[in-house]
Amino acid sequence: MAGQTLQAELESSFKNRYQKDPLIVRSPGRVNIIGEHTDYNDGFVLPAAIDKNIFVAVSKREDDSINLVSQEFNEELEIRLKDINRSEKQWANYILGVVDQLLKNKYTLSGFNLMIHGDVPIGAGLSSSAAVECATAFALNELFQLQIDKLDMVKMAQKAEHEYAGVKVGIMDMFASMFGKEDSVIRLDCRSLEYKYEPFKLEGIKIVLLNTNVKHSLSTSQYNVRRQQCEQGVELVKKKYPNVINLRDATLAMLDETVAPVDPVIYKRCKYVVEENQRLLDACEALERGDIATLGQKMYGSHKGLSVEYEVSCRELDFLVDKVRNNPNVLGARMMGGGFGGCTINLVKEEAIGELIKELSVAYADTMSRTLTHYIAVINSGTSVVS
Ligand code: GAF
Repeated sequence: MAGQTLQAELESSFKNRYQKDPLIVRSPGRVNIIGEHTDYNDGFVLPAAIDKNIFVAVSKREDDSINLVSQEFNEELEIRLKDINRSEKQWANYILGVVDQLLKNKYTLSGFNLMIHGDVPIGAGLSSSAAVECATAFALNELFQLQIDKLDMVKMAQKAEHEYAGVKVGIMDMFASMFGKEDSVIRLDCRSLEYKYEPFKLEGIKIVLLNTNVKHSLSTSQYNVRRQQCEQGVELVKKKYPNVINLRDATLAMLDETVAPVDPVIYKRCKYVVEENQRLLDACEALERGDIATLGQKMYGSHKGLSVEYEVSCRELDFLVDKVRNNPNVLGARMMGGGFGGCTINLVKEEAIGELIKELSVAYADTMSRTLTHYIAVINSGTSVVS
């Protein structure tokens, strides 16, 4: 559904229910061109906000309760501010987690109503949760005039996800949702948090997302395990190279020397991260000189690493990437996000999209007995007030 329709629906439901004009904030989902599982290793990422959004409508109340309504789940929750805690309703946790962060950081809130609506597909690896968290932080910042800067909101959103969803995510998703810019990808250094917008308007090429419509239950637990494995790798490298703070500082030679002889699994994980960082830097150089063929090859390389060494892919994702690998109309493809399901991201020649989708949908249904859905992602601006 188009963003404007969603926004209008949300506004009218909010007015009907609370008899008040709300403040409405839009926060987008994201794609990532390359640089996966590098953010929590102090590395680089290359995400962009897209034209799929979460809308949050808010207004103040007279008491100290918060009333949350999800249009998508057709559920609500009411809780007093002093009782904020995790809920059994997962959609509410992303909001409650942010409220909890605001309170822990001593921001003064009073009661409010919050209604949420959106079209970022859930579990597709497009960061619907980060979009909810950023939208909530931004809306409450405006509503209560808290004067929080965007980066602090991003950090609180990340913490909310750690504490209320239990996933030790890096900073990429929230950063992209908050700082996105039209027609640009964000080259973010996750250590210094310095960033640069790289123009990303490719003549005749579109970003096509192919949704496996799979979400394996491993995604949360294995995400945290990968993060731990990277930390274990760093501990091994540090014994010989104490200046290595994170995998960002390690080289392949260091891993060969200090990790390979001790633990082959940890070695594979770390090797992937070190190589992925380099692939991203090479991909950025290629993008800057307009060499999309090289950028695309780096994406295929990224997928191979994620599948074989980092082991966060799944048969559905591998199938979709394998199917397009030798197709001259697809310049690059790979799984995107945390893994174990969700979408692949593909750079596809515009005129070939229709035929490609037709062909892949049939093959996917035949082989995986599942439905393939697709989105053509348009790069959009980050979180903002819309009314
Ligand atoms: C998820 C996380 F939320 C991000 O921080 C990032 O680590 C990504 O997986 C993998 O690159 O989206």
